[in-house]
Amino acid sequence: MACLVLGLVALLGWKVAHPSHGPNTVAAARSQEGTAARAGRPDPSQFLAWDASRRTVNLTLLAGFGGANNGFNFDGYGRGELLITVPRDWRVTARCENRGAMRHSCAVVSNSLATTPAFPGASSPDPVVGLSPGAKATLSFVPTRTGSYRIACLVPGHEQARMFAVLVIAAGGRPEISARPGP
Ligand SMILES: [Cu+2]
Repeated sequence: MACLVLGLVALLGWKVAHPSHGPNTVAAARSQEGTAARAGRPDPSQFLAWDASRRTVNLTLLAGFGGANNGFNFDGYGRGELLITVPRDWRVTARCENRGAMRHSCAVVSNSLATTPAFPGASSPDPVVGLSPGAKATLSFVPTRTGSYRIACLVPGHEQARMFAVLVIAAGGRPEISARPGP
């Protein structure tokens, strides 16, 4: 029962926080739980492609893609809503593209205080300075350690505005991408 109440509170909180995303009922919102896309947001599956035989992953990171989380988002998701899983030792090629009106960057970091990438190559150039609006960069890296990481914008203040996604490096399995309600 406590679980159910908490779930309802979470759903209602989410609806209140996102009033512009269509006439969802709580029941409709509930049906979104556990699916790949949040209602009215981009389908995350379009941002990830992979090749199991080559053990390669292609990830698209659109920084400042629309107004979600006041523009502090990747692919339309801020606040750790976007969850990406990649098996250890696969090569990740990530296209970081600044679609926003301010400078943004893309960097894989090990925690919320880190300002250097967790793996060599896992950041756009000068991530604290960031890319100009419209600029693009390609990241290429091999995550060699399992664990939970962030894909964050390291321009000062942006990660604090919760401009980050969650990247899990798993011991095995297949790459996955999904969205979930933010904290
Ligand atoms: Cu940013």
